[in-house]
Amino acid sequence: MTITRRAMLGGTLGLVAGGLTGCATADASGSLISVGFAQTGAESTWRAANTASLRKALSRRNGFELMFIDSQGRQENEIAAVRSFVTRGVDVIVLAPMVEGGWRDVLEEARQAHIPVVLEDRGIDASGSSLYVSRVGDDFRHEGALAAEWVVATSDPATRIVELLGTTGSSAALERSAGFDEVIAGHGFTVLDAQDAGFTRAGGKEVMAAFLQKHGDDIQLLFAQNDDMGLGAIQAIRAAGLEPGHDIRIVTIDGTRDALVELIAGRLNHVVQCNPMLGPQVASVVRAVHSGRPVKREYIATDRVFDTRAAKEVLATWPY
Ligand code: GZL
Repeated sequence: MTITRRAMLGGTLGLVAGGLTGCATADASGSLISVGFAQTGAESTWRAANTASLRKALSRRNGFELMFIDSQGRQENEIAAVRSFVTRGVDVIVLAPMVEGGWRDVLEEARQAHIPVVLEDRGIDASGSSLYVSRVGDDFRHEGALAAEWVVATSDPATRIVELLGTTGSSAALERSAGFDEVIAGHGFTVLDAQDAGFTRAGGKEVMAAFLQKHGDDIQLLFAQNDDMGLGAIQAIRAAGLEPGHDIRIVTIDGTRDALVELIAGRLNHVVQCNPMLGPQVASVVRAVHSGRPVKREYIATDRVFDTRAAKEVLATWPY
């Protein structure tokens, strides 16, 4: 397994928005910066940590008036939320786009209203790229590649794999698949099945149970595109009388505390981080955009990988 430069940088998101760091009070005019934040929902542990990070950074104490809408996992709700922020005339819109497509019309309305849009976490399709100022998030393709590098480095090429995929059409799922597939290609691995399990524990349990019903002992390794689906799959594997981490080895992505506990217990085998603590960087970008200062097109968090030893080292103080 290749320990990349990113992994050695550790798991802290560096504030890179041109030295825009630390807390501030209101803007130069003395008023709060009004921000409308449309979040995907509360589908996973990662999402809860991401929401908490943004709500803390975009606080009144830090000079923001935050309007937060949880879209309950439905894009139509998220589009309605953005539209409501335009109607209310907020200063800046922050959007965590559930899926890549379907944003052109509502983001065009924001542009017509001269309200800048900052993406956090996932991205939108290239056709929408003129409709937002910047994206703060993680490198999902790299995360998928890191998961596959572990598979290649530790598994017989004849290994048979199943995959629990994230939300269909989301940039996180699409890019993790692309990164994973690119690295495992040509080694002889067999992907028996792959299915959307919605980034949730319940979805992971349900789909893994169906995989076990269909493929039984043929399954040797699970790639779950987030921890929560992997944790749900562990329940299904145990219910089938098999040992997760041994009969079926498991690699997941997010790096939540619950996953690190399972890694230490040997029920997961490898965890790739996807940093949810994007709040400080988002706040810096929002402040810069509101002040008319230039911002980068993308701010990518540093991610790392965990084996059992690394998990034991960080668990006591791990932030999410
Ligand atoms: C990744 C994020 C994904 C997480 C899941 O940045 O979009 O969505 O991996 C979350 O846990 O639900």
